[in-house]
Amino acid sequence: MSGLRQGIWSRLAEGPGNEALLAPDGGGAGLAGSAACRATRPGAGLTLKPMAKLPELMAPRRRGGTRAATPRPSHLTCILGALLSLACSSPAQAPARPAYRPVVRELTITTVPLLVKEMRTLLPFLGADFAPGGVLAGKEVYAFVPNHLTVGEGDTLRLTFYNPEDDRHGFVLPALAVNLPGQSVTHATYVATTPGIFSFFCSVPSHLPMMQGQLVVLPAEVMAASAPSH
Ligand SMILES: [Cu+2]
Repeated sequence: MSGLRQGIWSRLAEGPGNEALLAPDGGGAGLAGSAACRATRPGAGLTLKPMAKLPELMAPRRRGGTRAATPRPSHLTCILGALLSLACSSPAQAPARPAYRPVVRELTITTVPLLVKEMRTLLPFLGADFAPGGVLAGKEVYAFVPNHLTVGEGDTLRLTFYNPEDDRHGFVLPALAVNLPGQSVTHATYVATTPGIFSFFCSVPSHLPMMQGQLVVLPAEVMAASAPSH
C-alpha cells in the first residue's frame, strides 16, 4: 500500500463507526467520501482511532462475530443519500416561456390558371379533356398560390389577392368571403381567433374541387413553445 493510500485509509478509519464504510465486505468504501454518505452519519467525524485497528477492520467478518453487532449504515441508505444529493444539486427548472403575442401577418395570394380552356391551342390534349365526357368537362383548373397558410392563434392576417386573368374567383374561409374580380388586386383582413385546420376554396363551382387550400391556425401554447427562448 502506498504511503498516500495508507494515509487515506488511516483517516477514513479513524472516525467512530467509519470502519463500516471501509469494510471490504461492506462495499461502502466507494461512497465513504461522498457528502451524501456523510450526511447519513451525523457526528461521524474524523476523530482519532489507533492504526492498530485497521488490520482488524480489514479481516474477514466472523460468522456471528461481534462486528455484525456494530451499527452499520445501510448500503441502501448511502445510495439513496447519493441520489438525493444529485437531485438537490440539479439545476433549477428553466423559466416558463412567455405567452404567445399575436402578430399581424402580411400574406399575398395569387390566383393562377393551370389547365384552362385558353390553353387548348398550346396543349391540344385539353380539347378532349374539356369536351363533353372529358375529365375536365364543365371545369377549369386554377390554384391559389400559396394554398397552405400557417399562422398563430389570434394573428391578424392582412390578405392581398392578385387575380391577373379575366375570370372571376372568390376566396371563402369560415366567416370570410372575398370576391376577386378579373384582373384586380383585392385586400381583406382576417383574424384567426380559433385554432384548427380550415379549408378555403373558390366560390366558383366550376373551379372546384381543384381550387382550394388550407389555413392552419396553431394554438397559442404551440406558438409560445416554438418561439426562441431568448
Ligand atoms: Cu376560382
